[in-house]
Amino acid sequence: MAVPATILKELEVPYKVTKENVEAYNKNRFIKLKHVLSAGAIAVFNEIIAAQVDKMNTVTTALAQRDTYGKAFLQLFNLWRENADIRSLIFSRRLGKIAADLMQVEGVRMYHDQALFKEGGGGITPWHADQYYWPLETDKTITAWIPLQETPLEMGPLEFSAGSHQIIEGRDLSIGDESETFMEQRLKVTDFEHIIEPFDAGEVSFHSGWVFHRAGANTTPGTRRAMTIIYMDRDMKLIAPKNKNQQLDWDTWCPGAAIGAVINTPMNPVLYDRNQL
Ligand SMILES: O=C(O)CCC(=O)C(=O)O
Repeated sequence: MAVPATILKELEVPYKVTKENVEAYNKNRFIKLKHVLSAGAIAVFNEIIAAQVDKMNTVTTALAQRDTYGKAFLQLFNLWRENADIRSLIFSRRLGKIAADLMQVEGVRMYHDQALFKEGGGGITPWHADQYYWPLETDKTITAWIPLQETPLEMGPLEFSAGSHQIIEGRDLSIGDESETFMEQRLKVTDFEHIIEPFDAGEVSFHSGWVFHRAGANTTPGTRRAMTIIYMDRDMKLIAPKNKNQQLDWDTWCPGAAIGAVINTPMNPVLYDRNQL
């Protein structure tokens, strides 16, 4: 199935990010925006991305036999390099401009994309902050989490601890049982609100690298399909890795980038730039 021209056109139309949206994002370091994509666009990309995930997935182990991370989702990376239709979503001006507007930067580039499919009966996504994995100089990073269907609470939509980017403890934890237990306790003794809400079809959340987030289990028989795009500031520089996961990320998502230099490799194209039409 090719993406219809009407939908390609929609992806070029700017979304109005308001001053209030930017303020809310700055305060909470996440925001959920409705009507970012049309129901038609969601239906088309749901089908295309699900077919691509089927093609790329190599996991055959039964859910019950996997660890917590493995039960959370099937995780497939950089679909933009595999499929031109998916590339049109990932490179869309509409999404890229929202990321740049929220971060108040001139432009954004690709860190990597990933499909995160929480299978029917799949487990929780433990509390974590993404930037633990990233050898990046600043926190001008944003993930667009794009559910590919309406996502009720029973399917495990993304949850956020609003404003929790201020917490330093727990930033050194990878995703797993320890991060879930530790952060659950740590966040309980703060005033940061735990936001657990369903997503409409076409609603998209945007979260920054240090805000803590998780997702509940998928208690339905169907798969919770989500596509994500990790954007970074167009001028983001690489730093020396602080842990082995950051070294792995450097080797995998920006090979050839040099410490102290802007991450301008073929794997990290600019996705939106205010100075280019
Ligand atoms: O989809 C999920 O369950 C988790 C997503 C997530 O943690 C992320 O996109 O940063």
